[in-house]
Amino acid sequence: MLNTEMIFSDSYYLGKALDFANQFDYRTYPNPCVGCVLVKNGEIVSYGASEPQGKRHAEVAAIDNAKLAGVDVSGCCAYVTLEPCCHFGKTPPCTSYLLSHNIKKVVIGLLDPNPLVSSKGADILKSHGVEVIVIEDEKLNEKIFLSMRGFLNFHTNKKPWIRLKTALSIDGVMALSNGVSQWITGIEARLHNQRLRARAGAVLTSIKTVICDNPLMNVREFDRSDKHFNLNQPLRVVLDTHANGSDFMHYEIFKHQDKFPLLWICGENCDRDKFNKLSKITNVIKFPLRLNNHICLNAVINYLYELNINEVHVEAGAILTSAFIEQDLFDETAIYQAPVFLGNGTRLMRNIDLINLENMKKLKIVENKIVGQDLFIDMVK
Ligand code: AOF
Ligand code: ZN
Repeated sequence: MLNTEMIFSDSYYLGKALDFANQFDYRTYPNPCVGCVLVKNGEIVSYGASEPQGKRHAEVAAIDNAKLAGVDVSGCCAYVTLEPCCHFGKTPPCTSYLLSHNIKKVVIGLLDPNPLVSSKGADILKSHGVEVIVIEDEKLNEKIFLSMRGFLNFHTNKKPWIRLKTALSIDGVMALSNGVSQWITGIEARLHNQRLRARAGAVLTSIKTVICDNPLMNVREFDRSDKHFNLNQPLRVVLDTHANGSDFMHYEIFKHQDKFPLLWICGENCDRDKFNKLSKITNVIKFPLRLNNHICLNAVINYLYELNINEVHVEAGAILTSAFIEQDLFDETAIYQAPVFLGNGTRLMRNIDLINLENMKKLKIVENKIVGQDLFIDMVK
């Protein structure tokens, strides 16, 4: 029973909108996963979350859900994790929907950096006499940022958000000395990772991982009970400096490219015959090399930005993952740590010998939880 005498803070209701949105983060790419609650006399009367691209935004879903439940939303306060949009995109402006339903107060988690909105949504509401508050609560703002990290980073920093996913043992080993790495963590961790893939626009890996694991690198194992279920299939991107993939064209990654798009990136001086062979079965492009003779990661990231990809999920072995870390080209590390010792084997950052602890690469833990029998630790820079 909800005690309507109780006074909750704006942060409390916005936190509820965020928790609701976070349940649906797999279905909205490339759009942000926004949450909204409607509050009347201190009581939450409706919840809404962004639906897949082209369908309802969070505010519209919350208002429609309230109406379906027979609630008169007139005079309600709306708590929305992202500033309501004010433009005609794939859907009409949410500001108009809020105004036509007499919402009297709108509490916003973060302003929308999308140039089509960027404070104009808040201004339109204010100019129609709606009380608008942009919440200032550092911890909550940070959580809200994380819920839409790809979308926000894309517009604010003009580059995709880069997440490095790794599975390792408690002694920090990613693979045995002979290269074997499947499977260190359990099935639950792998399912959890499917969700991280689904919220990304690209899954990036290396030819080495393709040869070792023969992966499909798509999104597949999911609970499909959500009636707005939509499985985003990220672009699978493989870095293959020497076009060696031409010897493995029967591998899983090349199958079903109509459903699971594939982009193959080779080095600029790769063997011409191998490149031509690959170009017959997939999209291949050549990229410049860095001094170390590896494909220039910065060029790859910029290219993915040009493709409008806002969140990249890197799932590769120690060499490529370490390169992202050493070149400081990442935003997040999603680590699945299994309660096992593996002894000598492949580790991250093997080429770095720090002589001073001040040079440690420090991260901040933003989430940690047990997933099945493993530990999930999510960190940002
Ligand atoms: C969402 N869900 O709840 C909110 C969004 O093309 P459209 O019409 O779907 O508009 C997408 C833009 O709307 C998106 O880039 C963002 O700026 C804004 N807000 N989007 O998918 C939502 N509030
Ligand atoms: Zn909207």
